Amino acid sequence: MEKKRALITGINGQDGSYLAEHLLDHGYLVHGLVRRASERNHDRIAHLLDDIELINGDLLDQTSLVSAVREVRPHEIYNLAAQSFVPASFSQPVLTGEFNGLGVTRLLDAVRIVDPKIRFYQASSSEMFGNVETAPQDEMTKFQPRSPYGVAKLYGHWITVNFRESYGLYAVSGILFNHESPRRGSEFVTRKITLSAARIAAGHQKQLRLGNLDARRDWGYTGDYVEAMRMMLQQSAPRDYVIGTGESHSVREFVEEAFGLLGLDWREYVISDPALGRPADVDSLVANPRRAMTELGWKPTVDFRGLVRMMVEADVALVAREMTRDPEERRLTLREPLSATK
Ligand code: NAP
Ligand code: F7E
Repeated sequence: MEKKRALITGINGQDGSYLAEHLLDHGYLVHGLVRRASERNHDRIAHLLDDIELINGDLLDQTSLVSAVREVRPHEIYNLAAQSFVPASFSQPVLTGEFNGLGVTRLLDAVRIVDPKIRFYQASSSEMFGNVETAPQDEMTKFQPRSPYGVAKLYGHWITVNFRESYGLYAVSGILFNHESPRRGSEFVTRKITLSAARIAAGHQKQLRLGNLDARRDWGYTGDYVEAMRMMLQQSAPRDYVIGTGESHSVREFVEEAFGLLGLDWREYVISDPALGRPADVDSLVANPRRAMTELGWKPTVDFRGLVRMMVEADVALVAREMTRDPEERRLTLREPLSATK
């Protein structure tokens, strides 16, 4: 039987690397779209490079997307590429709109032009719910985004729905709540906390500056969430799904758990810095994933404490490895980008 071909945009991101592993395990031929950089930056997929094919393309460039889809002729496309850091969307709102809104349209148009039978997954986000009035949030909850990121993702969400309804594409929007792993970028709050805790425990960092400690999120494990992505493209009819654990915790609770695992009292090290706040933040999010559980048979396997432990243990091991290297070679950086403070 012919193997299924998948094209993953953003394959070098956190989710892309887990999804590539997951699809390889399921017998797929995996192709990844990567944008050109002055230096190859394939850290997260270095262990997969013999098993996958990479192709150049950029969400900003329509021709490159049509060419990539034509060359790969995938059965399934997973559109994970995006400007995914919410604070950067406040300082670069137009670029964020180009990537996360119009970029989705360009890729959908490429599908329509090359082969409308290709199944399409769009990486939508709980950030679209924003200023929520009801909890938990499901597929019927009103969207009230609070960031240019959320607004742009909402464009990506609705254009996916629109192409499904207008052209009959099998196009689905997965509305995923925060998902984390040892491969999470170090500027996102969970990884910033676990990496800092590991460095503090090793005596290589003195304090950790954070913004809003009261914000609550529904944090799950990325390995579980990429499985839901694949499942969404195997149904008899396309439908949108909310994916989350159904449990929410505050940033403060995450800090307490992570530092506690290392025998540290977080209050001695953590500083709440208003400069790291956002012009508008989302206070609290929690998913109701019932539709995914009943229709897809999906359920999370890692709970909050298991997730924090997994990330802390990975960062303790990473710090131990990094600290034995020549200081010039160390690549651990914990700088917040300038945009994060605005
Ligand atoms: P990530 O680690 O930031 O990865 C994003 C990827 O997109 C990177 O590989 C990046 O490439 C690529 N990319 C950015 N702009 C591009 C462009 N113009 N053309 C081609 N590629 C481009 O994000 P993630 O956490 O894996 O998230 C994956 C997707 O899910 C994103 O769309 C995100 O918005 C969405 N999402 C994430 C979460 C979450 O909690 N993680 C929740 C809901 C939705 P480079 O490597 O070249 O930078
Ligand atoms: O912030 C608060 C911050 O940047 C979570 C992306 O994957 O999930 C992610 O977006 C919360 C916010 O994730 C710091 O104010 C406090 O309330 O880890 P985050 P996010 O903004 O929820 C959604 C679903 C996506 O789709 C996005 O792509 O933590 N917080 N102190 C902090 N956040 C950061 N980054 N840094 C801090 O120092």
